[in-house]
Amino acid sequence: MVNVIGLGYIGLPTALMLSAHGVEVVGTDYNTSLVDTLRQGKTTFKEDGLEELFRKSLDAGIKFSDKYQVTDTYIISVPTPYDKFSKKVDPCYVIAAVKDVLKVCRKGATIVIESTVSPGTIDKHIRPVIEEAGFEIGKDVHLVHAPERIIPGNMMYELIHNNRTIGADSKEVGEAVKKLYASFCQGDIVLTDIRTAEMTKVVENTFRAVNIAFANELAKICRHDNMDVYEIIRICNMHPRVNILQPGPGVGGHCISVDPWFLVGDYPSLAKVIDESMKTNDGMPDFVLNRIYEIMKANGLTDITRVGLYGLTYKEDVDDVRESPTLQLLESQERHLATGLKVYDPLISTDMVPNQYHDFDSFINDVDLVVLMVGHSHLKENLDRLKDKIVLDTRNIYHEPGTYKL
Ligand code: SAJ
Repeated sequence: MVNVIGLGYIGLPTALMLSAHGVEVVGTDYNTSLVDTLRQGKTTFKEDGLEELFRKSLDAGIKFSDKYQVTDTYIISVPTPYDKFSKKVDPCYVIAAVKDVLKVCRKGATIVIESTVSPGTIDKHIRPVIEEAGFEIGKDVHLVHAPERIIPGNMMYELIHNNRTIGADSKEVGEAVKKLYASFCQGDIVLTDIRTAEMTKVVENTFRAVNIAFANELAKICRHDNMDVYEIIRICNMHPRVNILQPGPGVGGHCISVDPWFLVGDYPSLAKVIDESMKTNDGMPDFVLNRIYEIMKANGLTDITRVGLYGLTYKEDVDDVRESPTLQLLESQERHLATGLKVYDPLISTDMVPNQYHDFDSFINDVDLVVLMVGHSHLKENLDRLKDKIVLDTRNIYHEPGTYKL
């Protein structure tokens, strides 16, 4: 039996995948209302294919609990909160979960940490916790790091098809955990040591962050001299060894906008390109705000409350708002003391920010300038509703003449 601890964006789909592929699973979360919701047969977030997988695993007998189970394998996928001022990740939840596992686990149990951690965290924080509790690592408990790599929006496909990395102290333990993941994962599963596994995960996200920063910097250069950045990227990408990503209103989510800071924090005098890239990405919401002011001025608009931001999530077709460019822009707007921007997102039904609409028609009627912050499918199906509006398109999805771009 496997006890998956932390039933959020990663833990829940992983628990369901294992269960749907014949592994006996109990999913545990401290959040009792989340556990109640799952027990009532309801999923807790939206993702293509999640509902169907949930049904399959219910049929297969998955259980949910707010208690840790006595078992021989634990997969920990709890959040790793991040302090945006110190740029440091706080492993407190991972540490707490490990401590709680140690209270109940069988001798010889394996603890698999899936949560993304700053490289070195397992040596610095997790091993001492286990040893202080009187356990010998490699004998009483085994430690493994198997960082997740799935992308929100395509999680179900990527859980099955992505390659995975498993870091373990011994080949034998690594092989046992590999076998567990191979119950559903059809990709290659690479075995390595824990430190390498920690580092590869963060490096992958850093690679993407730096590449997005390059695209964002190109957007700024092209804006400066009125060139079409999208056409330039399109043509460059026809070269066999060039593959530039897309500029955007900023980088959000709990991964690409966070993980590279771990390297900057730990290697400040070495991680120069990474540091600059992160600053470039973090500066994009301000860049968009300045574009808004420029466009208002060019069109004789003086009332900021007639400007609306479409999209509150960090990217298209997900309901996750963590570190979202729209939230960053709203914060930046507060610093400029020019509050009043209207906001609408079809995937966010709770009230999260001031001046938030829950009805697309009212939102569109109440604004003159629409800023496309997120390219949800809903927007792509309703582009005709923008026809009488001034539009700033930060995602390159609206191609009517006169549309403003980044
Ligand atoms: N973005 C751009 N331009 C692009 C691509 C993305 O501006 O060309 C923006 C998005 O709009 C979003 C942010 O970057 O705001 C991040 O989105 P994303 O789709 O690039 O990535 P995430 O954060 O959803 O998921 C990433 C993935 N990492 C990599 O692709 C290397 C995923 O595989 C990881 O599992 C995930 O981080 C994670 O949990 O670490």
